[in-house]
Amino acid sequence: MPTSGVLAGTADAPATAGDRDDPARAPAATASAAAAPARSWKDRLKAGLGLSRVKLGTALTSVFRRRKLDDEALADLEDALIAGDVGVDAAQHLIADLESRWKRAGDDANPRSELAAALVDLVAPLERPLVIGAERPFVIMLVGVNGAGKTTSIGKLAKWLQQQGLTVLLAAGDTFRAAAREQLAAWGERNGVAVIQQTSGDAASVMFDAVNAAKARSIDVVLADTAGRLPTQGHLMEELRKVKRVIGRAQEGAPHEVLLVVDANTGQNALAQVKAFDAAAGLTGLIVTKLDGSAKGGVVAAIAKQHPVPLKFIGVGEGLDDLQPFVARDFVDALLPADN
Ligand SMILES: Nc1nc2c(ncn2[C@@H]2O[C@H](COP(=O)(O)OP(=O)(O)O)[C@@H](O)[C@H]2O)c(=O)[nH]1
Ligand SMILES: [Mg+2]
Repeated sequence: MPTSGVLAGTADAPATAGDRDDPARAPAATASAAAAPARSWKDRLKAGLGLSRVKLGTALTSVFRRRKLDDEALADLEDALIAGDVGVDAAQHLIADLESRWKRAGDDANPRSELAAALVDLVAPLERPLVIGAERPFVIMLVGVNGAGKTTSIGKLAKWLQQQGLTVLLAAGDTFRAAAREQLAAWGERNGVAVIQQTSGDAASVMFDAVNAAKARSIDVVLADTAGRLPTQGHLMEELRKVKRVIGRAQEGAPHEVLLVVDANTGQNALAQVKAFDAAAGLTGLIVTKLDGSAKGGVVAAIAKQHPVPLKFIGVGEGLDDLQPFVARDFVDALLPADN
């Protein structure tokens, strides 16, 4: 059992049906239950990226129809890409790449498939799936601004890891708000995993306890939640470094992953977050959430061009299964309007 001051874990107490049915505690479970006739991940990805596709679509579709890549078409394309939050750098890169592909392919080439190929090449380096190494516990720390989706992603990741036969423990490192602890505890209950939390104490000591509890219980993976913070809040960014150091003291080499959670809706600001959190905490990966309901899916291309960090997972909804590994080809297919 964890050291004193740590509230009881819930490893042996899976969520009751009542918890699952309570929308206040378990909104995502309710949402996924409502979507019951399970759609394939590709369908949900496509539905999730619908707004981004529509935004990119108008100009692209007219270019795709013309099947002719003249200067006007290229300028339209570049505008559409920038409007789709691909960013200026990545848009220029894509247009140049498209032009050379077009020359190679000859006049009867298909602009959609050439653009898709250019986009896949650009974002493919981000396709680096999360691999749980041999270290035990394997510690994954999630960081990001408030509301990005850290806690929700931890809930979804806990399920994903359990599906691979791994045992999971959650560390309630967002110690600033009681509600944050409760939210994580609810996810713990729903997934039937222990949550290490403290009613007082700082994030670093929660993490220290959590890693030791995981060792004592032979848990495979620790998912460490942290409080949201803005890159401009220097003292909070410093606290993140401290939390990371303390995890390393509890277990050499930990945390093994530091994942930044970014809300796709923040568009180009997501890029600023990637740069700042990488500088402060040394990111090993990203989770881009809320691609559903956002027209800014193109930001993935901006990240790939300007500050590439492996994109481990993307979120396209609030359901438990709406977080999936990033697959470049599937993503591009869902992002680009159909060629017709
Ligand atoms: N639509 C949608 N909502 C999401 C997604 N991920 C998280 N959310 C919602 O975003 C809100 C903030 O999430 P939360 O995990 O509390 O953010 P945190 O402050 O970073 O821990 C919650 O209402 C989540 O349900 C997603 O991929 N799609
Ligand atoms: Mg949170």
